[in-house]
Amino acid sequence: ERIIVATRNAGKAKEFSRLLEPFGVAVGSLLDHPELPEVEETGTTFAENAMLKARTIAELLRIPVLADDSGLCVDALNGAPGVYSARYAGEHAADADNNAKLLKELAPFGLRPIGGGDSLPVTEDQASGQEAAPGREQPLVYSPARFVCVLAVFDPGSGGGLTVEGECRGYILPAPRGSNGFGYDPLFYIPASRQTLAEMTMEKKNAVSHRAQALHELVQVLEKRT
Ligand code: ITT
Repeated sequence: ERIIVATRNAGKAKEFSRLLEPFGVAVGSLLDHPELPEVEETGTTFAENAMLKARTIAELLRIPVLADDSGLCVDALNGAPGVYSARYAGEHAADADNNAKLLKELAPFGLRPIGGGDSLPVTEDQASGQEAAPGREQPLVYSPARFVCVLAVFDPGSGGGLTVEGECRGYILPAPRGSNGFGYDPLFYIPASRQTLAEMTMEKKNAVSHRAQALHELVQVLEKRT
């Protein structure tokens, strides 16, 4: 089996390939289809943009298509960059420029220790509901934040579509750590793992990420339907 994901983001495409491998599903992306148009993301929500991408590409290819619209929502910035995450520093901005812009916007807020009123677990033991291990130092951070991923599937045969959502909570660091992953991963710190998403192997990121949570949700919804 093979599914097309309506994305030109190589990082997303790789993660979907790995996430769907256990299901025996091969992943194609728009990187293999340079002839297809770029879908303008005119929506104001992740769900709108995800469905726009799935539907546009599905109607052109005449097969069911999966699309991912995702982004980083930072508490101190009232949810920005949100749906503008890919173009925070400008249209077709490089990841490094988006990250630099994020740090610049957060600088006035100053650094603070993790914890206080935040409800995020700070050790993996705590994350799994067990006794907290004696804490090693946690870094100072700017703000709590969450990654959001909305997946949309559109079937041009039936004209039907559905969306599911996943999220991943963490904190924004003042300097990048790690070189795996893509986008804002080097600035996104998860206290329970004591790592940024960019310090994790793809296998580990795929155990905690917003994309993985959303895909898990999608599998559940599709299983219930059949
Ligand atoms: P497609 O529309 O072609 O899929 P895109 O990169 O433009 O590619 P989005 O509009 O959904 O996709 O923007 C998502 C942005 O949010 C992405 O470019 C990253 O900057 C950020 N992002 C999303 N998921 C991420 C992740 O797992 N790790 C780091 N950054 C992520």
